[in-house]
Amino acid sequence: SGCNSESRGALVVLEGLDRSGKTSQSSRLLTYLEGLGHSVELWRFPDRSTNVGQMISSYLSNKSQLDDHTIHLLFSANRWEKRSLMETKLKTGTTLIVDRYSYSGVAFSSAKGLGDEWCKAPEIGLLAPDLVFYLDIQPEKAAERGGYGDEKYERLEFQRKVSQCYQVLHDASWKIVDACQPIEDIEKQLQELVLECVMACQKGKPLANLWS
Ligand code: 2DT
Repeated sequence: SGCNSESRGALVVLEGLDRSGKTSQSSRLLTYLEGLGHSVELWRFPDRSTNVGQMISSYLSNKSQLDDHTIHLLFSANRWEKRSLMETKLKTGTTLIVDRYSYSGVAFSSAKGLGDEWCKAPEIGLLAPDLVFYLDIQPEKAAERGGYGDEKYERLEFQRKVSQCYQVLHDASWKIVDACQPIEDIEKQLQELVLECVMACQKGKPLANLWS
């Protein structure tokens, strides 16, 4: 235990509606941990760089149509194809900050009407995050921030449903953060909590699988 070469990195996930600030807070966390000398990488899902990721990207930009179940399984496959690299990184001491993960997978698909349990099933066995920051914002407030693009899910009515679906996913690893605070206040809160988590992982907190 302690700061030795065997200590593992932490799996830290940011979740929330579109325009909740996930992406800017993710990169601030990266800069913060790098500044402290930690080995850390910023990842995001969907990872559009893979073949599966390109199918997802084409779906999101309305260039292709897919059945709801099919796209759900592609999002899941996109996480599975990164699972072993994720595990290697964590076990060799790199902390991963991940912008969206399985909770987006379940929340967005169940918002379309697919069953929760069905949505969770293909996620079973993926690595469980050590910490999930949920950047909490009302859908109306997020919409006021503007900047919704042309992608599939970027409509207020749908974001309302997603928001409701996120609510039933909260578990012990979640920290709910008020996303309407000033950016720097949010940043400070995340910094404190992430540091605790990184320390716990260094001290030997075991890696777990979803959903446990
Ligand atoms: P970005 O705008 O953050 O790239 O997200 N989504 C994401 C799903 O429906 N299922 C998933 O498993 C994931 C990770 C959320 C692109 C959109 O894809 C949605 C928004």
